[in-house]
Amino acid sequence: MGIPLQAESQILLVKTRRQVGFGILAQDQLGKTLAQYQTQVLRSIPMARPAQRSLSGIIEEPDALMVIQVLENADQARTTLQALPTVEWAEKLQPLTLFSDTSDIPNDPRYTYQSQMIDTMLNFMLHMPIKRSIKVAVIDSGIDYAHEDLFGNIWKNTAESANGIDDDSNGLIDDIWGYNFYGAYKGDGSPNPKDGAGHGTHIAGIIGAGVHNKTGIAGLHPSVQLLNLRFTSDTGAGNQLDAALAIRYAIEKQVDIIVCAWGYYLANTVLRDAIDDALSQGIIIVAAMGNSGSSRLEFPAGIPGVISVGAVSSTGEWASFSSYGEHTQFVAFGVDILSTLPNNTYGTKSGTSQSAAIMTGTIARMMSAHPTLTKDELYTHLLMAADPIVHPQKNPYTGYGILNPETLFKTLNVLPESQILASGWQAEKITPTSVKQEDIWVSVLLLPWRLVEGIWRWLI
Ligand SMILES: [Ca+2]
Ligand SMILES: [Ca+2]
Ligand SMILES: [Ca+2]
Repeated sequence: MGIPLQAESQILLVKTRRQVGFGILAQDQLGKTLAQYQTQVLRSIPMARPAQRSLSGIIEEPDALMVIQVLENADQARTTLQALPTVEWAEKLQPLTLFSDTSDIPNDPRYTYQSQMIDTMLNFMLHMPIKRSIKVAVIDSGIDYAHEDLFGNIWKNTAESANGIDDDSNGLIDDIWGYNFYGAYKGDGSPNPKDGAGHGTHIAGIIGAGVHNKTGIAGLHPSVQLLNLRFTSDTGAGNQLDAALAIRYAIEKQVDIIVCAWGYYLANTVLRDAIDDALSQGIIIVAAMGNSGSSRLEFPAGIPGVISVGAVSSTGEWASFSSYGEHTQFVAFGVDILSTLPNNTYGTKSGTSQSAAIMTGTIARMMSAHPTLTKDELYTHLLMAADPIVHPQKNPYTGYGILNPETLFKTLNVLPESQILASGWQAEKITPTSVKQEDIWVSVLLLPWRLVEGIWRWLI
């Protein structure tokens, strides 16, 4: 705690191997190398496997991730460490950033105006049945969890209480409302994940602001549980170990979806491993494509199995800030999206972050309506319901296209229930519609192509 740090480029992550087969000599080498380069071990994080007794009766040490501050020659130290037999890998800790807003933020609440979301996604989504609550991890700048239109949907750790004790023995003290992992790589971090940048609160509102509560806006899912995991500074800067620790927390809490409205160019293995573990446990990861407006590949959107989402304007045109590439899968509205901001305020933001949030809320709603859908079935429905925008086939700018909620309803075989939204909304009564044969045919005709290409990309 409170260790003065050099620049983050001087922080090394060193994953040690299990010690079976390596003698005292090898351990000495590691110690000598650490001493040689004037290093300071900031943290040693035990990895998943517990210590166990080997066949020869020797107690094997568990793998560990050492977080090391190097005062000078960090590159050389990394190379030397990497060559040691007891080191699996050694990497410089890499930064990442939130995808920040691409427009000015008017602060005036517009209670009766929610632009394109009301017209399309929201109107339909709000009529899907809810058969179970969905847990969504917002790994971001934090959430203003006392916000008037959010507090009802914030996940709470009922196994913790505010007593300065780690009641649930997960290594974190008083993590009642999630956790703030910013600085956790050096042993800092705090139980208070309140939003410092406004970014995470906006994402949270799009997904799960209260509905029918006569307050603010309507989120896409009125009974979602938003798991608030902060990991960035107030300016939206973070590092990949803090992000990995947040993802590990989300895995432990068995979330259904993780939304990542941030990105990085150079990957740390520790984050990649955390993301792969989440995916292998069936967690859906939705990631924003990025706001560079270029084809430079950013992660985690570029990781196979992650649902990557770019942005389109309210008229359905590709937004010029939206990063693109072969890995673009879907687009969603991402221009002037109204949502919650800290301190009971509201405002619009533009960016692929907002698009990822819309996709997240939509998927949460689908999972609620059809609790038995497998991850692959869910993805198939997304492919079927995507309206191509630029080209009939998948393309680098808009992927498979934007979800057509009406088609989604039909493919899911869920008919809208007749329902009137709370007063104060520019919403209209939706009458139940029957499934039109011709609409189904469009989906069916497009499906083989999409499935072949989409599932292939999904699996690699
Ligand atoms: Ca705890
Ligand atoms: Ca406690
Ligand atoms: Ca509301």
